[in-house]
Parts: sequence; C-alpha cells; structure tokens
Amino acid sequence: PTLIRLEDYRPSDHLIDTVELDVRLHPRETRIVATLALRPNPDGRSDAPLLLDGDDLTLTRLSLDGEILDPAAYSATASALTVHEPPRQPFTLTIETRVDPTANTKLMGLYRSSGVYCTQCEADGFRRITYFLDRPDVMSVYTTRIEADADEAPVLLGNGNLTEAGPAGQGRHYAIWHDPHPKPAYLFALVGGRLDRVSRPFTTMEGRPASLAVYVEPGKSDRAAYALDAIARSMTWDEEAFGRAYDLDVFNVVAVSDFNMGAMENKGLNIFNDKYVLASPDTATDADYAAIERIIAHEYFHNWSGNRVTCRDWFQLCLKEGLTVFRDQEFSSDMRSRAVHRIGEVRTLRARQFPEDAGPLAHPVRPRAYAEINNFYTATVYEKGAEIVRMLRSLIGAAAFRAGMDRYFADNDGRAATVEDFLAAFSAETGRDLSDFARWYERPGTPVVSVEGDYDAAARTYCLRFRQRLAGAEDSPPLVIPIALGLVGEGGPIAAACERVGEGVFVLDRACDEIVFSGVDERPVPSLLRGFSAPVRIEMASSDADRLRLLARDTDSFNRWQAAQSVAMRLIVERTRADAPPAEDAGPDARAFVEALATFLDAEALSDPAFAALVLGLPSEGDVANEIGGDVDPDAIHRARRTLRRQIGQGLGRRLDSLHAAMTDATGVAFSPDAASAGRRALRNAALDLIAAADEVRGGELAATQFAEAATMTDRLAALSTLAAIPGEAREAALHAFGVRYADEPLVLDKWFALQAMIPEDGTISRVAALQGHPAFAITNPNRVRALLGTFAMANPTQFARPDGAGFRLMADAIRTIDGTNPQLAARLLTAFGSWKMLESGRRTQATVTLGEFASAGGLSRDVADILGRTLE
Ligand code: B3K
Ligand code: ZN
Repeated sequence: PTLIRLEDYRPSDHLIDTVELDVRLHPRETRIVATLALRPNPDGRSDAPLLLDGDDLTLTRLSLDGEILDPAAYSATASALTVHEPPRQPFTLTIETRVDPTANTKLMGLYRSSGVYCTQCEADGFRRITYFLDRPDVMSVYTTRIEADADEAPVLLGNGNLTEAGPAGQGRHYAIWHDPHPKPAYLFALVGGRLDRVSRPFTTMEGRPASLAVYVEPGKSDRAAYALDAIARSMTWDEEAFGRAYDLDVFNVVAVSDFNMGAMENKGLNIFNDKYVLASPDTATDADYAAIERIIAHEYFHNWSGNRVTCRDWFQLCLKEGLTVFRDQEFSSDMRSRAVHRIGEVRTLRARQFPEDAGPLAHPVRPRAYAEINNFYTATVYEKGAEIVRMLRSLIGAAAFRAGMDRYFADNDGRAATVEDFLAAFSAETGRDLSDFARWYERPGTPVVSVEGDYDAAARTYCLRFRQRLAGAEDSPPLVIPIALGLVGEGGPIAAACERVGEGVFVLDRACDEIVFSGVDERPVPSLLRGFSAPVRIEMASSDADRLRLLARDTDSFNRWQAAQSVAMRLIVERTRADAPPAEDAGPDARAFVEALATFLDAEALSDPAFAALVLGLPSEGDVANEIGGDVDPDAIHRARRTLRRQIGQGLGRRLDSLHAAMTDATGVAFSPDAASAGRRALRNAALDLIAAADEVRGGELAATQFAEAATMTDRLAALSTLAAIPGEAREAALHAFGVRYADEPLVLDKWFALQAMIPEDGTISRVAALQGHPAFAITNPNRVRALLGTFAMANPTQFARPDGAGFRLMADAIRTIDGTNPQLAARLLTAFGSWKMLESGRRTQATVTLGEFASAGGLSRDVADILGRTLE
C-alpha cells in the first residue's frame, strides 16, 4: 500500500482564501458549483501545478477567472483535477461537479440518511463533493448556498450564520449560510431535510446571544430535550473551566440515523448519530444519557480544540482528539461523580486501548505513517491521547496547565497546529523543557512499572524501588511517568515524609529509581498510581490481604476499586490456569475476598451506590484475557469468572436481596437521569446479577418480575440481560416480549440485538445468523451492524473465538459483504481480529485460516486491506 509519512510533510503549494458553494440538492443528481479564490502559497513551490483531490467525482464544467478552461490546460479523473500551469498570482477557479447522494453508501461526502441530505467530511470526505485541496492546513472562509425542493427539504442548514433564505421557483427554495471563521474542508457540513426542531437561547459570557437548536426526525422532538440541555451546560462549563466562549449566532445539532461514528464537530453544525441525541426514560438507559451528555460536550468543545485551533496534518490528530477527550472527561466528572467517572474511563482504556497497544495494530499516539487515515481514529489516539494531557496537568499543576491552555489557544487561534505547538505553550508558561515528556507521543505500547517495597522497622523508613520498561523500546531513553501515591497503614493513610513526592506525585523519569519515606511507624501498604495517574501497568508482588487493606482504608477511590479488581483478577487468572472444575467450597482466598466485599457493602453501599456497584463488578473476560496475554482459552476464562461470580453471590447472600430492595424506587418516584439516581439503579442491577449468579431459579424469578414491572429502560434491560444468561423458556419469552414492544424503535432494538449477540452459548452463532435476516436489521445501517455483529465480535469472546472457527467465519463473511458498501464500517469490524495472536494455538490456527481466505479472495477496499495487512503482519 502507499504510505503517507509525517516526515514527508510540506506546506501546500496553493492556498484557498474563500470558497463559495452553490449546491442544488437532488436525490440522484446533486449539482455543486464551487468557486475557489486561490493563490500561490509563499511557503510552497512557485512553479508547482495545481493538484486538487477528488474521490468518485464527475466534472461537468471548469473555468479559470471566468473563462472556460481549455481541456489541454488541465486533466481530470474521478480522483484528481490537475491544472498544469496555474497563474502565479491570485485566481479564481469555478468547478462544477455532479454527485449521487442516494448511491453514496460509504456515508462519506454528501449522502442521504432516511431521506435527509447530510454530509460527513472528516477525514477526507469533502473531495467527494468537489475537487479541493483537501488537507487541514488549507483554511478558507465558506459561503454556501443550498437549494432544494421545499417539500423534500424544508430545513436547509450550513456552517456559520444564516444570511439569506427564500423561494427559488418551481417549488424549490434556498438558504445562504456564511461562516466567518476560516476552516479546513473537513469541518464543512450541510443538511437538508424534513426535520423537527427544539431550541433555546443562550448568552455567552461575552454577552453574545446564540440560538441553540437540535433537529431530529419528525415526531421525535420530545426526545431531544436532554441533548439540548447538555449543549447549554457544555457551553457554560467551557466558559468556566477554560475561558472559551461560543462564536456564532447559532449552534445546530442534527441527528441522523445512518452515521459511521458517534458525531461530527462541523463548525456551528454538528451532525450526530441519533443514538447520541435521542433519549426518553422508556427508550434510553442511564448509560445512554451519560453518553449523550459526553458526546454533545465533546463535539461542542471541538469548537475551540479542533476548529478555532485545528491540526496541521492528520498525524496531529491527537492534538484535537486527545485534548478534546480530556476536556469531555473533565466535564463529565464535574457533572457527575469524579471518582466513578474516572473508573469508567480507565475501564474503557484497559478494555480498548491496552489490547490495541499490545497487538498488531499498535501505533504511537502520533503515528508516523498511514495508508488510510480513517483507520487511525483509534482508542490510542483518543484515549491514550487524553491520558497524555492528563499527565501533563499532573506534572505542571492545575494552575500552570490552565495558563498553558490559554496561551495555546491565544497563540494558535485560526491556525493549523502541531503537537510541538501544544507543548511549546506549556514550556513557555512554566519554563520547563518538555522534550522528554514528548516521548509519550512517539512510543507505542503500554509501559510496565515494576515496584518493590522495603520496610525497615528499626529505621522507621519505607523504601520504594521503581523500574520502568517498554517492550520494543529497551534501548531508548525512559518515559516521564507521574505516579500519584501514598502509604496506608492498618488504620488508614500514614503521613510520612518523602522529599521526592510533591503534591502526592512522584515523577519516575529514569529507567530505575528509588524513594524513601521516613517516620513510618508501621509496615505500610503503598497505594500506587492513585487516580490512575499514568497509562501504565503496575507490577508489584502483594498479598490479597494488603490489597484488601486498600479497599477498606485507602482514601483514593480509584485505588480502592482497583484493589478489589486486582484480587478478583488474581483469583480468576489462577482458576483459569488450573481450569479446575468449580469447587463446592470457594477456598480461603475467595472467602476472604467475599468477606471484605461484605464489610465494604455494609459500611458504604447506601452512601455511594454507584461506587459500590463498580466494586462489585468483576474484570471482564476480555480484561482477563489481556492480563493473561498469551495462549488464551476464552472458555476457561469464562468458566473461572462465572464460578467466582457464583461464589460471591452465594457469599453475600441475603445482603444482595436487601440491597436490591433498598435501591428500588418507591412507585411514583419521577425518573431522573442524574448520577445519583443512576447509581442506585446500577447497584440494584449489580445485586440482581449476583443473585442470579448464585441461584438461577431465584435470580431468574426476580429478574422476570423486574422485567415486567420496570419503570425505566435501565431496569428493564438489566433484567433482560440477567434473563439472557439463563437458558430456557422464560428467557425466550422475555426476549420475544421486548422485541414486540419495541418493534418500531430501531435504537432500542439495537440493545436487543446486542444482548442476544452476547449470549455465551453455542447456539448464539445461529441466533446471530438468524437475526441478520430480521426485518429490523439492515446491513447498510452502521448502528444495526455494530449492535449485532460488532457486539458479537467484540463482546462475546467464547463465541467469536469458537474452537471450530465458526465465529470467525461468520464475521469474515459479514465483513466482506459490508466492505462492498461501507469500507469504513467494515474496517472497524475487522479490528475485532486484532487480538488473534493472543489465543491458544487451535483458535489461532482457525483465525489464520479465516484471515488467509479473506485476504486471498481479493477485491478489498483500502480501508479493509490496511487493517488486514497490519493484523497479519
Ligand atoms: N472528529 C470526528 C471523528 C471523525 C472520524 C472520521 N473517520 C468525531 C470526533 O471525534 O469528535
Ligand atoms: Zn473528537
């Protein structure tokens, strides 16, 4: 494949100051006239031809400074337009193209989703609308005239502010939008369709009035209120936390049902997957509400981190994505419980980014080369990218961080920036050289920090020895790792002195180092990596008793949760390795663990239910596989984890029933999606799940009752999920009832598809195959595909990686079909094979055979070929 490399970056030879677009929307033949004000770039080559990008375009007319261009002066293909000898002074190029939005199944460029015209231009979709310098460092001021049939598309939206609108004759109408802020083409958007609108006013801290609006499919406006409210809260938060105010007269969000990802931050016109907009108590879970709030915030925050300051090239993607994820994480933490939210972030990071970093698709947060940029919107760029920003803040402190952010925005406003520009702002602010820290952007892989502790009772000192290592970087200089830590005694935290620890953080910036605490009167247990202060793995030999002391006594919530996870992980890994048949007696270790959980619940469950629910949650089967790291047998993991769940359920006994009852709202309590109410539901359902793990009959009955009486989607779905784990008539009846009740609610049916795809039983493969033929399933809709097939491949390890290879084959077949219509979606699904090298040899062979057949069939898109090639490397 042709690789694009960071080291080959050079500025564009031409710039485009203004873009005027005239778009006549038509389902099959949309005509676009683009008028580009071009000029040679003083930083580029002066004698260069003008080379514009295209993708699947038909050129119908081309003129330069108003004159039709001589065909000898240019050449045009579907993917490029070259003007051989462009003028050496500013000139105007007028390009007329035609596209077919209905035939656009890639969902990149201009397409139709349930009849609504919409666009997706990041990373390189604008070139599917007109020929252009489709690169983020070419920034222009856009004016867009949109014309459409007034009946088909009564709503016409563009970037920026509406300047004019009116009838255009023959039942058509038009609107003109002007965006005063120069932007790269990837932030362009337009929408045309029949949509309902909810709106509210907002006044920025600068006193600028802005109208906020959410557009949804007709009849669904009652489900848009939460998203609209989240926009206003995001705006206020960005003013308070980062001093960033909104900068246009309107901020529009449009929900569409066919979308390749979560949402898109187009300037003033965010386009959303409707899954992240629409919510009502009967159709959305607490997790859905939280995701809507987070993604609304994320896209809004891009208005500064991404739009006002954009990326010079796509290698700098983390500059906007990692930073914006960090910003949305901070927002959610402020809106909800910080400790609970942090645990959720780390769970995601470990579930998605750690395995990526450990497998064949590993890449640095700032990649150095790519074949297909759309394959680099990864957990590494987003989540690890956010962790780097978080580490930077703990290194320099919150005040210097905020000042550095202000400087970054001020220095780079209206520019296309780099990671170096970002770090330079903090260096300038603090006087610190951050070049060592910058290695985080360059090194793939998860670093391991191994730690040894030594207590000297006579000297009353406690010594901690650290050693960092990173596979593949053995000869390179070390990373700068902020390790938040403290010591915990029998009765709680110990105040001990150590000059190397400032503000509770020790910075490990050498390969090995040691620190000594003095005035330590008892043997302490170290609480390391508090709040998960760096994206590393900690290795330290410690006993369950020490870990359980942290659960009981530490002040850092993250490490309290981590302590319970570590004990559970050890128990599951040990049992997986032994693959022992489930013993009647849990054994002393598991009994001690259950006792610690019981003590914890008795003391704290009622005061912080959300946290208690997390403590009760065991590491997932995927987490255990990653921990084991090689020769993985998913069935053995499943058995070991199930056994431990049963023992915990049995050990906690009636306590769980009391919790389940205590967390049940009295009838008549109004639904609220806030964190406290969601926390009660989370604990209630964690209890239900353990009750069923201990006793299928009793748990099944309780779940059936909850399913029948549930007042919220959270409780109904949790009950159904508990039932789904228990084979039998009750399960099938409940699944059927749910399917009938929500037959007309595609987003709810997605939960139903996903739940069935996750059942860890042999029969699931035929269930999934059958559901592909369900009338509500559509292979062209990304949400349906991700719900059924994505869940099967990513969240059902025993069935996807079946020893007979049937799970792999089912996915390979589906991916080949999807690649024919939507390569980006197909490529994303294929990443499920990214952990195949970790499997035991029988399953590994099956994966090799399936992937080999897949490759030899040929005819693959660039997106899929890129993932496949790297997966097999
Ligand atoms: N910036 C978009 C993602 C675009 C993905 C292109 N394949 C959404 C976001 O991260 O905010
Ligand atoms: Zn983003």
